[in-house]
Amino acid sequence: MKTIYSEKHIKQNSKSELAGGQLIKPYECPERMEYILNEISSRNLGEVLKPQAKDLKIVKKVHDSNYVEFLEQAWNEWKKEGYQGEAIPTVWPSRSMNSVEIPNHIEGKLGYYCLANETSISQGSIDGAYEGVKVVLTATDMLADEKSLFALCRPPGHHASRDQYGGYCFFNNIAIAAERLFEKGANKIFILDIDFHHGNGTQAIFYNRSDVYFASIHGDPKEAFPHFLGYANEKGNGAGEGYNINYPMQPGIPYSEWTKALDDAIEKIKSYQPEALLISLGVDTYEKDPISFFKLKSDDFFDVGKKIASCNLPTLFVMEGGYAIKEIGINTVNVLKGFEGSSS
Ligand code: 7XA
Ligand code: ZN
Repeated sequence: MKTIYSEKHIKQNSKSELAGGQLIKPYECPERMEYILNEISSRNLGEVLKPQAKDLKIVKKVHDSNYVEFLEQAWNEWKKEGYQGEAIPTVWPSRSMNSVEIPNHIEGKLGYYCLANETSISQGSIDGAYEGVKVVLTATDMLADEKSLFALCRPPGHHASRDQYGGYCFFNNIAIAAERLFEKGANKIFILDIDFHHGNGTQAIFYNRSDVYFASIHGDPKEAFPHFLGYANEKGNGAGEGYNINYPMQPGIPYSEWTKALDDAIEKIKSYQPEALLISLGVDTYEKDPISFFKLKSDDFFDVGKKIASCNLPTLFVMEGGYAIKEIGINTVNVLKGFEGSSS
């Protein structure tokens, strides 16, 4: 399987994440990519290609233009105020204070456009996010000629909604892939999100549509980020009713339990008969992940890939989370090798 990868993801190199009341080194860090690339190379997964130049207008089809312009300007506006640290919001339009006005001041704009403040903005963050978009667009455009591809995107994307960032995500890479496939004439796309965290952004973007079926297997939002979306009763709205399915799972579940949800999702894929399958591939379901609570073992990831392959569809894997850095490459490549029918 070919991988598309841009070394320029490094432009997103924020130094701070607000976690547990402290500013720590972000879990979502550039080194993650090194471990994945090393494993791709040592196990001969296939060629690693740079992204091609792409027209990025499509970003404003998936995301609100004001949001995109906000992201492009946020760091400059923050610096102009003389602040010394990275840009982190401190105030939100919360339930008791929810005017629809968009503030002028960067402090207010951050709260308006941010859904979770572990994600600091620093110089280059948005340039890095655009690299993820170029990677996913290049991979999507190659899908006509390849059975499967791996878009090794960083930063991840599935928490980014039409006009909000957070959970380390700025642009929703997988939603952009789906939009690109529609531009090229597709009629039905299935997005399966197997990251530990609910893909709230992807769900929200397609919630009213029947041409994208979204399924997500994730930690129960009562117990896990993003907490405010991802419940089993969210089934789509309007034309989209019946085209959204969530599998919230309890802390501590092993693969034998988790995979029952995968089996059910695979049945949904087969009966929906999409033209392409897009996978939000997070490996933070791994037992040693530092911010998650499932108990998948490295060998289980082969079986995940094998089951996805049973759908027999053009398949694009898009990288999302995974923070057990030493094992992130092993677990990611195990999914991709399992997809190709290998168990080593
Ligand atoms: O898939 N999403 C992630 O892996 C990011 C989750 C961010 C959690 C932050 C909790 N404070
Ligand atoms: Zn995750």
